[in-house]
Amino acid sequence: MRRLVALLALVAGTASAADSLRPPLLLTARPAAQDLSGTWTYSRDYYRTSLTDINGWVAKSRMQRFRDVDVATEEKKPGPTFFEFDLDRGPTMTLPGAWNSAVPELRWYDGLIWFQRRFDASVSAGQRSFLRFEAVNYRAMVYLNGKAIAQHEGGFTPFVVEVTNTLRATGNRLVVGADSRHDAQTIPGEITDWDLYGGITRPVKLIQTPATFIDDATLRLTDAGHLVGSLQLNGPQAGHQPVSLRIAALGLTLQARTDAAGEAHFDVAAPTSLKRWSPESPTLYDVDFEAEIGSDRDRLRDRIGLRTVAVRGSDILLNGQPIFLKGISLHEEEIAVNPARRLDDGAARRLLGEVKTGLHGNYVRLSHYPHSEAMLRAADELGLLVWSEIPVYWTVDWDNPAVLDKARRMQAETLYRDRNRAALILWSIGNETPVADNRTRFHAALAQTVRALDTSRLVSAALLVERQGDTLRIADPLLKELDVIAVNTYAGWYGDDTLDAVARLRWDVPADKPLLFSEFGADAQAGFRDPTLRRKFSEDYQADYYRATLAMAAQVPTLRGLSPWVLKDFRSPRREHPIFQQGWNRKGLISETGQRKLAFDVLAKHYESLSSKR
Ligand code: GCB
Repeated sequence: MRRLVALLALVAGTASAADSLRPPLLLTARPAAQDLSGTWTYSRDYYRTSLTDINGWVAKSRMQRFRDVDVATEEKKPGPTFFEFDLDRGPTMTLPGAWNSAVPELRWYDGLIWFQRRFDASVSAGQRSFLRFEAVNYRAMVYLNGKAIAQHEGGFTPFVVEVTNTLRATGNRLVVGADSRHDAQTIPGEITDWDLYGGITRPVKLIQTPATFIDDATLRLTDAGHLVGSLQLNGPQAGHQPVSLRIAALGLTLQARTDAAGEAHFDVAAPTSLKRWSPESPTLYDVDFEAEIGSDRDRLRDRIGLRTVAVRGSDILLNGQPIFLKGISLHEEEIAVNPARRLDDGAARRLLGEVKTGLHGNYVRLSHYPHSEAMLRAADELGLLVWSEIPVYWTVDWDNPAVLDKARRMQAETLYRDRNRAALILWSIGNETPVADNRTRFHAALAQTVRALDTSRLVSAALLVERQGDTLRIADPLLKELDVIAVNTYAGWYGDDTLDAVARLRWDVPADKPLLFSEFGADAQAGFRDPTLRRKFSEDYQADYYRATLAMAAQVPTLRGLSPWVLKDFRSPRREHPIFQQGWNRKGLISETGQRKLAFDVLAKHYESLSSKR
């Protein structure tokens, strides 16, 4: 019965879901009035004493970290009151960044920590104020000046809350409870192949706007050669206002008027002078959106590339031309001995620079969750196509409609955040999820959600491979929902195949869709050379493995791209070989300190040779 109810909920939810998935506030491209990065104080709360009601005891106010109370002042007063926290005098941490890397004693902490930031805010009359959190892993409970103002689930997507009526001119007390614990109903679930990275891992910004403001504005190029845009006003005067879109570099200005709901649309044939965005020539235009609202005016500028992407048979077409995706997968970890998943512009450029100039690549698989906005913007600027993924990884609770709703919301939050990024061409709805009816229904519903929200990009998922002798197949009913088939293949690393056997493997896959190898890889400890025996974990084996797998890949007629696993060694609690791994997944082509392994060069030469043929 539970299954039937779940099934009906999945089917019924699909059509109407798209409309209700738009986050109520976006403020994506809006500059911050104040970046709240920097020094915060914190207090651990492993037993959740700030929140819990155990044995009928109501959570004790003396433990509630989110209270707007000056503990030091209270302690000077005589009387029975006392406190078991004081965030004003707590230890400090530099945010954004994961606590696991910031403080040695928090290395394996998995639970709730309260963070506090005090700040002043100068607010002009009539202005509205918002806090925008780019990511808190995994759950966030937000309090401003003692008042609960927001909750959010999902460690990699942004959320915005209005604070106009809660903000003070001085001494604001922003308290965020960040809870990193995962369970059977979270996305991802409890076990992954990457580290915990709990905390406020991306920037928190205070944003100020006029009473009615541009919350969101988009522009893209259609297959028919039109520039199609939208603008969303938010506020008491959002309806029926004149708005405009201007691209000075193209001499283009378009006028429109918002409808009753505050939305306006633009549509014009693209000028012949338009330079399309591509990896070889990543042209970005400054696009200015403007709204006149009575005597007020609001402006928003975004840097946007314009290009088309489509599939035709087994080809992926960028701007109408077949393209081969020369890529690599990466986690969001900077090149550092002690990564904190604190990815700023510089770190994003350094990582992507390794792909663009080091590997001669044109593509990155940003696995296994939405990466930071800095990464997407760097990809736009450097000219690297992007696969973006939500963390429906290995297994989640397929039968639970609430879990599907979470996945849909994460997908929507990513999609509304990134839909102006020309680099982004592929949405992935899952990674290595085991084939079963309930899982396929879940993914099919997600695929429909993506298509309802964005018709201008391709849908894929990283699937599992099936082996019959020397033939590899993908026996997955999900194939029919996807524009692009992607598969993770590890013959020659996991299992007993010799590398000679890998080169002989053949693929039996549908001829009418493009295929990507979304992963293949082998661990190597940087500096471990074994030129004679060429054993696993040596750089020599990893390089041989790449040669064999690339030779096998060259025999697959519909293969249209590669994103081997993985650019850089990354921390994973699953990887505990005391000599070779020491808590790191060593499939990186570069080590945690940035040292290139032999296989880096094998892949770079391969991509260079493909470039010269095209
Ligand atoms: C996979 C997973 C990836 C792992 C990798 C590995 O298939 O998608 O998250 O890290 O294999 O190293 O085994």
